[in-house]
Amino acid sequence: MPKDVSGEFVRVKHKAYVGLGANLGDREGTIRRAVALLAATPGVEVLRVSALRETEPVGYADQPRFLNGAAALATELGPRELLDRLLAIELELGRVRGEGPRFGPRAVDLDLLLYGDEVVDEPGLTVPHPRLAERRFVLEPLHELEPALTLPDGRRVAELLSE
Ligand code: PH2
Ligand code: MG
Ligand code: MG
Repeated sequence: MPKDVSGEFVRVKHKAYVGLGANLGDREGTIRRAVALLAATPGVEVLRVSALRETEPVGYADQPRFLNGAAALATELGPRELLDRLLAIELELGRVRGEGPRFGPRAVDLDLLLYGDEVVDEPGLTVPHPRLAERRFVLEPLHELEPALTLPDGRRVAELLSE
């Protein structure tokens, strides 16, 4: 870890994008609480939050419509620390894991979409998010936050949206 001139440890800030989703209960209220908990996390600054939009469920059709958006963060947390924080916030807001169908209904879903230009492929942690490029409900809010955004492999979010 780099040290500054005084010998203190300094942690570099990374820009990260988090996907926000919910399709049970007070969807908007829960997403807003999740953003507030993220903003209250030491080492995490919420830079911007996209508009929240109603989206048709993808992957598992027989469930309520989602509310989706994305947040841009500046963070000193590493990708694994940030993911752990996202999962803890999901639990705190009533997310139940290990029940119901894959891609099924959820009170809140916080996905680590991008972490700078880093590529991570570890058990339980894949960045960029593996389904990012196929999902309009993720690409649209990312494009709103940063129209020039590119993925680590050089693909532009704007291009993926027009495919
Ligand atoms: N999340 C899923 C599965 N399907 N569909 C929409 N529209 N929005 C989501 O956030 C979503 C989904 C699993 O995470
Ligand atoms: Mg998800
Ligand atoms: Mg998730």
